[in-house]
Amino acid sequence: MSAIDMDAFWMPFTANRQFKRAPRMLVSADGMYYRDDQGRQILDGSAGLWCVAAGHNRQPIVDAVARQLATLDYAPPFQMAHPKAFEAASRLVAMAPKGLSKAFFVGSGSEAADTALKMAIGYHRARGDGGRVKLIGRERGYHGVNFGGVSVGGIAGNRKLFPVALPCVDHLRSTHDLARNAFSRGQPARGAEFADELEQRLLTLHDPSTVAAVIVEPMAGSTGVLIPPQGYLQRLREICDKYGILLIFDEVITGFGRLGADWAANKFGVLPDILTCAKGLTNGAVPMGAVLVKQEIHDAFMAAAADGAIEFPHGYTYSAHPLACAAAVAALELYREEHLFERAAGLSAAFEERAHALRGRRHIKDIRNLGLVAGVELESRPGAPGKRGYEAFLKCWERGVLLRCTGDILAVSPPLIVSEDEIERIFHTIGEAVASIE
Ligand code: PXG
Ligand code: PLP
Repeated sequence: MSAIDMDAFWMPFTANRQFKRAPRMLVSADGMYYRDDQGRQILDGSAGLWCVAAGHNRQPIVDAVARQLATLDYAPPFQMAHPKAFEAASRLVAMAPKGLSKAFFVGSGSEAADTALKMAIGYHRARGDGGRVKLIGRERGYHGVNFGGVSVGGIAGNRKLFPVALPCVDHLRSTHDLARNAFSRGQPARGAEFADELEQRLLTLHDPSTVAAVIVEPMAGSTGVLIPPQGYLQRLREICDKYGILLIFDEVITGFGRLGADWAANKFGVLPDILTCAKGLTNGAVPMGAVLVKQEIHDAFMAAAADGAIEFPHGYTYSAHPLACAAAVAALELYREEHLFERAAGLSAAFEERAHALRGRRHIKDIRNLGLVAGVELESRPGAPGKRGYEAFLKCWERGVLLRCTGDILAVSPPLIVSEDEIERIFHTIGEAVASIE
């Protein structure tokens, strides 16, 4: 460690000063495990940051990226292309929820969110309905950190330093309702009516003809695994349809098997007009995101622009980067070959049982789960929200298990290759960690 000068790197979403006093350094990885700079093996209970669906350093992805790098390192994506971009898009569309037939590539989930919002507004303008400029997000929503995503996002802490977010944005309330739904297994039974405020409050306040899109995570991941109540997403879909408003699902976390189905859209049987994904798209190996849209959205842009004109003036230097496309093709193939989404579905009952076995332990206020994701919510320590969660996260790390904590909520989301023994170890470790703190 003494060899590493940590001064220059300003770390993202990290308590920099605290971290640099007591660093946690990962140096290699394989399958379900990281190795840290002390030589300890760490069980990955968080799939990296929700992205490593097939486990770490998988050979087919390593080989595909290495081959691509040696063949074509970079190609300009504007007015030029390379074959892997088309292959990656075809593969992604082939496995996408039926009805989403075009894929636009970006570099991350944040870029996917901002791209989706621009597409929504641009779509209405292209059809001569340019008055639809407002966007509706949801409290406790996370759509990345770019200005659009922060604006429709609903995390107060991510907004307060930047009070210059987009105008013309409003928010639904969060569906988190422990008074009625604590210790739910799968989708909570109560709360579909949270969707009604879209019509009764927001569309009454804002003339519906001024609203372009509603964006939600089908399951809110970053803010602590908030699973949609039964019927909630269906009702959002119905209201959006009634008023000609686009529905955007941000599936950056829920895509690629996390909920025990390929997509949340398919799990819940609700088709959005636009879907964003990232993370698992390349198994986390190379940064990449994508926006999937219905044919008619794509076609509206084509119809509105003259032939020879750029239909959608948007894109990034690293859109459809060759290494990312190679990683995506290999990752999607690996998921298919190993039946990983079916595997996640098959493990979810055992995962649920093991998660809920923690019920009744000291400090534990709620346990919720769906597919291979669980949230364990701790009572906040009076006057010190977030402290207990962070300490529990640290105790798990000391015991060799990596998790995510957000406030006082621990999020469990292992790679989909996790074994039952490893599931046991993750929840056992959480139990010990929580028991060891005040
Ligand atoms: N949308 C959703 C739903 C996400 O979960 C993003 C957009 C942004 O993606 P990028 O690739 O720009 O980070 C995300 C990312 C956490 C955590 O603590 C979750 C994310 C990122 C960082 C931390 O759970 N999700
Ligand atoms: N800033 C400058 C000065 C640029 O030239 C570019 C891209 O050409 C960007 C920002 C955007 O970078 P990216 O395309 O990687 O998002």
